[in-house]
Amino acid sequence: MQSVLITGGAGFIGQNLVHAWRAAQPADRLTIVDAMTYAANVRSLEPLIADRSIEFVKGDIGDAALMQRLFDEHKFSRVAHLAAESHVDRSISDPEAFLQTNVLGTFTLLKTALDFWRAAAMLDTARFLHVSTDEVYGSLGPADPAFTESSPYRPNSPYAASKASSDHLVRAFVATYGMPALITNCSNNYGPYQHPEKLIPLMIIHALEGKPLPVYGDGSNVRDWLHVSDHCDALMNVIERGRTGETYNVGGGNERNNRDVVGLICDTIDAAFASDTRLAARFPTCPAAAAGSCRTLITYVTDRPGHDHRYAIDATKLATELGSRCKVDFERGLKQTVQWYLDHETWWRDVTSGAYKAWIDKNYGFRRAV
Ligand code: NAD
Ligand code: TDX
Repeated sequence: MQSVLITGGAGFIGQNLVHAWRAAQPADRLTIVDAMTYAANVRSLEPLIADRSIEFVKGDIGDAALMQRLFDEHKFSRVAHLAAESHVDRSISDPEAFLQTNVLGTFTLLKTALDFWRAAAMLDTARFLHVSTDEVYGSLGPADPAFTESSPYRPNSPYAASKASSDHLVRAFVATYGMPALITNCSNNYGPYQHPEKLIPLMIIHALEGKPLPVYGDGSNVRDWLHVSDHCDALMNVIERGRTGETYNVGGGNERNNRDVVGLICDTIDAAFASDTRLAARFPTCPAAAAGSCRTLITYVTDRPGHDHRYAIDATKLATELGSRCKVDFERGLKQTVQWYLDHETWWRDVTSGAYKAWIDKNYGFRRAV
């Protein structure tokens, strides 16, 4: 039995990880800390909060006093650190929050964990997993080999630079203080509970509403798509079985350019409307409601500044050392994801309207601090 802290547990990957961890290790005590930014949503966790199988704390990882009180109270032996500002476009228009949370917040959390584990003589048994991104490695050309764990760091966006900084802090804590930390660098996740600012949910929701599908530049940029369930399996494996001080790349083995991904989303929605005639009444402005194609909505728009051309992950180390391999085929995962958004219209309407955040700030009786 472990006492586990999951930071950012109300975010996209965090929510999926909380459910996966609960299912895999039901005896563990899970505490979630999340600042409940615009990106957070705790609805899927409410049943777990209600039956006390997790504890939820609304709070900022940069709040040193709160972090210390949480460690003193719960004596965490595992930390899965996911809390972050995560959207590249927001980091371009407003980078400051990225430095606050991703760099300074990570530093505060690392220092609190180190001080607590030292004092409690837990440095040999505790583990801190820092969840990071392939964007720290920069951009690949079409024929370049995929990123390995020893690829040089070449971040291009303020987001990537802030994650690179936090990776370096983790590495320095390992080398200097003997911090029992591990780092994962993964590719683009997709699946349930992803905020509609990210490519796949944005395109699904815009297509359903008959809005333009804004593809940046010429749509030739390539991402490697990793289903969030495969990512969560890898994270749980790395935190228990990985070697401290090591980095593990996590990839989906699904390189696609954005044009193809958006086209596939359109085709998947068209097919869903063709097989379920009730969808036309729910989404009358979707072209598929009148037997048209969502592809007619595709619109090429001004490119993202500093847009990385291609990410690709070599996940050999994870597979050979820890036996983690991705299971979800991209076409199948995308179809399930489209279906999830069709089945969870209230969830994404709340998120897109901002009503959820207003409601949670006003009404929800979470503990604000311990
Ligand atoms: P997300 O934006 O959906 O969720 C982030 C969560 O962190 C939110 O719930 C937010 O409220 C919380 N948070 C933000 N600032 C905080 C603070 N100061 N204190 C406490 N909580 C705070 O992000 P995600 O997509 O779930 O990503 C999770 C992690 O995985 C991030 O560290 C991100 O960099 C990394 N990552 C994500 C992807 C991806 O494709 N989504 C890929 C690679 C790495
Ligand atoms: O409207 C859009 N149109 C478009 O063409 C959006 C939102 C994105 N794009 C393009 C930009 C990227 O090439 O789609 C690709 C994916 O974009 P995002 O979903 O914004 O993801 P990305 O910038 O690749 O970063 C994601 O993966 C790495 C996550 O947001 C990061 O948190 C993670 O670290």
